[in-house]
Amino acid sequence: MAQTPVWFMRQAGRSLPEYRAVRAEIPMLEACRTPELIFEITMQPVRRHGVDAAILFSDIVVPLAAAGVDVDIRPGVGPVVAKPVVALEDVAAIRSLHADDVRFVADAVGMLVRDLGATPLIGFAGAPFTLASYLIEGGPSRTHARTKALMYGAPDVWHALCSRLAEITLEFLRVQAAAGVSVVQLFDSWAGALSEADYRRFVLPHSAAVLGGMSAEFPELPRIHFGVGTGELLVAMGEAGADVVGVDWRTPLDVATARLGPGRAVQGNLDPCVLLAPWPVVEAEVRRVLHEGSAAPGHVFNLGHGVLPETDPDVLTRVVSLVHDVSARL
Ligand code: 1CP
Repeated sequence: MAQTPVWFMRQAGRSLPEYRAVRAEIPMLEACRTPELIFEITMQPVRRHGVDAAILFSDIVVPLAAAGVDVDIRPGVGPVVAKPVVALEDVAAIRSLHADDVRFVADAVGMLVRDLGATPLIGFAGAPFTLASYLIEGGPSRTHARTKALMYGAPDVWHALCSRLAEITLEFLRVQAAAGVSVVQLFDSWAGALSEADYRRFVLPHSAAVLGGMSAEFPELPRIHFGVGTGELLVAMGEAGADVVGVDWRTPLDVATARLGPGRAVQGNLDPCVLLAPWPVVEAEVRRVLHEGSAAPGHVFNLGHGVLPETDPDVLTRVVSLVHDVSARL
């Protein structure tokens, strides 16, 4: 059988000493706006680990900043928004994104695609719910309480905000696709905070606008739809328009496949914390994920969420070889 492809969410980032060296003096959003740095940081894990795909170095808040939202990425915290969204006038203040606002991304994608050759480049964006959470909370949140309070208490503001975010996200992905990425991933990292009924009512139509828009304009580009804690949402996230559905460590890939049916591939499931354990534990877990993933109509090997900064990069390199060796013999 052909080898199972493998890449890691957050493969570019703080687990790599070469990343920490490049970023030492440069704020995150400045790095995300500089094509030469985007190129270099995107390539670092490809050179080091031999992964089967590169993922564009950027962040989900880059298109928001480019559309004029006052947002910063603080070290050790994440995105922080100066004026959180509470009312319709705050939504109206978020303007549309134009391709010119993110020309640095198009330039970097062009450079990357030329250098990567046959290795695919994955483009990405944040989904409306996860972006809305940062805009409403003003920063990272464990409970998403303000987000849900607005969603339940002011559905008109909620839907206006998510419609605007869906437009911005679609434009950001369109720019990446036009510049040459060969896959896109929509990150709805925090959608697992919702019940399936609320996801279908408040979120799915907006994510479907993004994924449906991409499928209409770029029918050849596979779409990956990812979230954490989304075992109960897998079917709905597939229906939003995904070819590949991301699965975290809570749901085995064969169980996910039984839920999703024959039309969708799966990606993920290895717990990022397993990579901190001794190698025999890592090896057994990689073999388990490959075995369970073989039940799916397509399997992309990945973690259930991003690489933790304390991960030993040599372990990631060993995982890539193991996935290739074991899957070639499946
Ligand atoms: O100081 C630093 O080095 C900044 C750390 C960092 C990095 C390396 C942040 C801040 N973003 C990124 C890059 C990034 N962000 C990538 C790079 C490509 C790769 O995977 O190699 C990607 C895909 C993202 C997307 C992103 N940003 C998501 C979705 C993916 C996920 O991890 O769930 C989310 C939720 C964010 C917000 C964000 N940006 C940064 C942090 C620390 C966070 C999370 C904050 C929180 O916990 O809410």
